[in-house]
Amino acid sequence: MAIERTLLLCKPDAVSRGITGDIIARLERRGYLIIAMKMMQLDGERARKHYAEHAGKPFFDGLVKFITSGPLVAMCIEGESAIAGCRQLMGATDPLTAAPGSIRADYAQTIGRNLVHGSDSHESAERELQIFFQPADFVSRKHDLERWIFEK
Ligand code: DAT
Ligand code: MG
Repeated sequence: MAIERTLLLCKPDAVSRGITGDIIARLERRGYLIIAMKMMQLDGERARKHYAEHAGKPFFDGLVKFITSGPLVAMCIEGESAIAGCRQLMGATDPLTAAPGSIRADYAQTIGRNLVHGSDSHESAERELQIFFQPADFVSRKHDLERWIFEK
């Protein structure tokens, strides 16, 4: 158990469909804290860096084309075990196998348009957050953490 930071993206399909608000509401309802947030459109270079682990896979070019196709909303989420918790809220990569009630099960139909990205480990979170944010982009929500998350 530890307070963690993770990268959460509302991908271009979520922005285009107007469901970023619903996604953010689910994160906030769970009690996670948004400590950085920006809307931006990725260029190919940054997209390939973000998805470097998938380079060479058959879906890689399509993935880069999709993630650069329009604006996305990038967030740094902070909370207790936030890396696994956000993955749980998102649901499995393929919406058909995502748990009912998860974002992907509730809003998505296909693996290639699955609305959200979330870091899958501490190493990924650290690496990915640096791709999207500068140190000055982060706010402190120390008081909210103490009030709502820490169990004394
Ligand atoms: P996740 O986004 O759940 O971490 P991942 O890291 O395995 O999943 O893959 C990154 C993204 O690439 C995923 O959200 C959608 C796309 N993708 C993965 N596998 C795919 C496949 N077999 N066909 C098409 N797109 C795929
Ligand atoms: Mg992944």
